[in-house]
Amino acid sequence: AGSQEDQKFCLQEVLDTFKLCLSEKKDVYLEHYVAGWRGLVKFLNSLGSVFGFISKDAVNKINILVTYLHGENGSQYVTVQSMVKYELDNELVDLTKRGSHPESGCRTLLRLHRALRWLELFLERLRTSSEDSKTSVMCSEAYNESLSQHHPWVVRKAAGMAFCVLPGRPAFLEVMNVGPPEQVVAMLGEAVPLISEVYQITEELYAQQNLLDLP
Ligand code: 1Q0
Repeated sequence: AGSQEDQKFCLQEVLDTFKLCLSEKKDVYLEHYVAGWRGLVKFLNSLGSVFGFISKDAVNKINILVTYLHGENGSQYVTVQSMVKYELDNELVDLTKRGSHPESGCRTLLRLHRALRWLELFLERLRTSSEDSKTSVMCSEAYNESLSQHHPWVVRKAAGMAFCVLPGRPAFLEVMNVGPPEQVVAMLGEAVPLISEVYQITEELYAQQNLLDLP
């Protein structure tokens, strides 16, 4: 029996989970945030095993957060805002170097948060690109502008190699399971601002609390 990560990807589903992420007060629900990532991992897995090292890391981080969410202090992890407050108030975060809390919710989410910026940049390029544009180029440009700054040379190198085997734009849009390209582009037009808002809210929270460089 396939795990959740093996199931078919559908962009609509990811869009829906990101829509559920924001509360009325613009708090970010952790449950839907990780569900959004789960959906993206499904997509990544459907692209082939070259991306295994990326999806493995993402799944690992998703699982860390889910464990907190379903753990005995789960009620403190309902939103990113409550998680940050709870972990900081209780000194559960390694602030300057890794020590007794190497897998805090705050530092774990920060890794996904940085990747969300990559996603936003990549999807915006995909949305506005022409039919013959190269996904590998869009992907590495988005990566170089964001996530790569936080990665050591070896990871950047491996990521660069993985990008090279990305399918072309038509095939890429097809795996999104939305329909014809115009429809995918329309849906991306809806998805990008949503993802961007979730990113901005988290970014401001982390900046306020000085958490943007957590080890
Ligand atoms: C489509 C191609 C996908 C390419 C994904 C780009 C991200 C590349 C990242 C490569 C690094 C992964 C290896 C692990 C690195 C870790 O060292 C790093 C830091 O963590 P730590 O614990 O060592 O401090 N981890 C990360 O930076 C987290 C990386 C998470 C990446 C999650 C990517 C999930 C994939 C999504 C596919 C999206 C496809 C877009 C189209 C979908 C349409 C909505």
